[in-house]
Amino acid sequence: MDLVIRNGTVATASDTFKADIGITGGRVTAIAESLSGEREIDATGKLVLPGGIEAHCHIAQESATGGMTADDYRSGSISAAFGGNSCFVPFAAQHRGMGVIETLDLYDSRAEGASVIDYGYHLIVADPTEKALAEELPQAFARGVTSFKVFMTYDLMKIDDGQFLDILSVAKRHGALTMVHAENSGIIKWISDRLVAAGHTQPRYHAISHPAAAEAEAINRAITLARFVDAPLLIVHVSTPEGAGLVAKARLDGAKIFGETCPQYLFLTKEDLDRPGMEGAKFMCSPPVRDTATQEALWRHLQAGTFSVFSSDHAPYRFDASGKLSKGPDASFKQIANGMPGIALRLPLLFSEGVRGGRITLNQFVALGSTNAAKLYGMHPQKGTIAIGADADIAIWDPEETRTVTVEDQHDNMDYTPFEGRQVTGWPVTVLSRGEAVIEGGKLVAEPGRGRFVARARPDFTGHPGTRTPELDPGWNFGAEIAP
Ligand code: DUC
Ligand code: ZN
Ligand code: ZN
Ligand code: ZN
Repeated sequence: MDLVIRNGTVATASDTFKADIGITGGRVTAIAESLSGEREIDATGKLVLPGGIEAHCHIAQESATGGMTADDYRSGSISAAFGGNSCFVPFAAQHRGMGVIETLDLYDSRAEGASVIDYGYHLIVADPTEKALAEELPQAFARGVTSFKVFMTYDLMKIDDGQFLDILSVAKRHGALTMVHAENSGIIKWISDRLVAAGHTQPRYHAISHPAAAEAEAINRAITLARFVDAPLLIVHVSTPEGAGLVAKARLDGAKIFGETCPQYLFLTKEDLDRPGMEGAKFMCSPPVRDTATQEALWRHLQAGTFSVFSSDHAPYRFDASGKLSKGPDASFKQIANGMPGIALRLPLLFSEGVRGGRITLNQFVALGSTNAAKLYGMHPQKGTIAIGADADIAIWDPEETRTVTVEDQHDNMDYTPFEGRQVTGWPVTVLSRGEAVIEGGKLVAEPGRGRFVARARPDFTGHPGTRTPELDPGWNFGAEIAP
């Protein structure tokens, strides 16, 4: 064996056990009580976990209005690796007027030679032309991009309900997973216009302009549309108890509905938007951070299985004129880029508060941070678990290491962390990707460009049977698309 990880406590999404892990040719080839190899890592007192999979992050992506994220595939992947991740799946964002294949080619060129860990993309579909639906989405799927994201809000990105049904139908036919940013655009615009007209432009008004009702209405509509054509759908960044309740209900009904939440909704509140001066802008993301009662409700939904994945929604815009404050130091909340960093701190925060805090099990932590993403995004069992034949994508955690978070812990291109000063216990100390060390002894030891594109397979929706809508007779001309 090339490498053996000795004496650690191994945990997967289902089990926790003491074992040595043997690695040959970049894959796990032995799990046994005692192994020896050419090279050995002593994991005494440590946890040996599947490497995290960061399935929601914005890397080398420009917003619809042109602002570029501060992180590219080099810095973003390094930050991810420091945070215990061995794979990430950013977005390849189509903007109107761009073709789908043109979009994927553009992101290939951005990722090429840059990443230290393996990566894929979710395709953002903002312009579902006839050609995109009939030819390009199937081509994207064949190319290993097996998840498509749509927006129900933002004037330059949003699709209407008919376009949403079109995309869901194509995704269903090919076995892809649709993801959705669900907020009611009309409500947000209506309140925002009135707030701005009244001179209420400080960051705190961002939260007021994105009420819980806007999320709940859109999630309800998105689930209704997905269930109508019996297509799988994942609601990203769920931020409210109302939204989580809708996801839970649909899952109870057997629908192919999945949910995601993010650290900001568990660890920050709208009081953070009230910090002095423009400091609040650091905490602006969409949907916005809410309150402590929401945090408690979302923890319960994590415990109960409403959420399949826990992702950072890393959307890195710096707190300077290159990012959040590009429209000046007195910009209105409508002019400030939405998003915050989190790719490095997602797992340490969840481990500390969740596992150490007794809120979730270690196995739930692995499922939420890695295994479920691998399954839903078509990478399991190659990734997301420690099993014979799987890629040796492994994170070794010191469960006792305590840190007070600073921006340096992110190792990204950002100039702030929204989690500054928070104490966390449990830290990833070594990260392997296909058996090669990426992080060792708290240092980066891999070269950018070693990470490979992962051509993802069809996601596995087993156990979510769904139901047919009787009006959609498969004998009619839309039948081929929506037939089970
Ligand atoms: N949606 C995201 O998914 N990320 C950042 C901002 C947004 O609106
Ligand atoms: Zn979004
Ligand atoms: Zn907004
Ligand atoms: Zn996002």
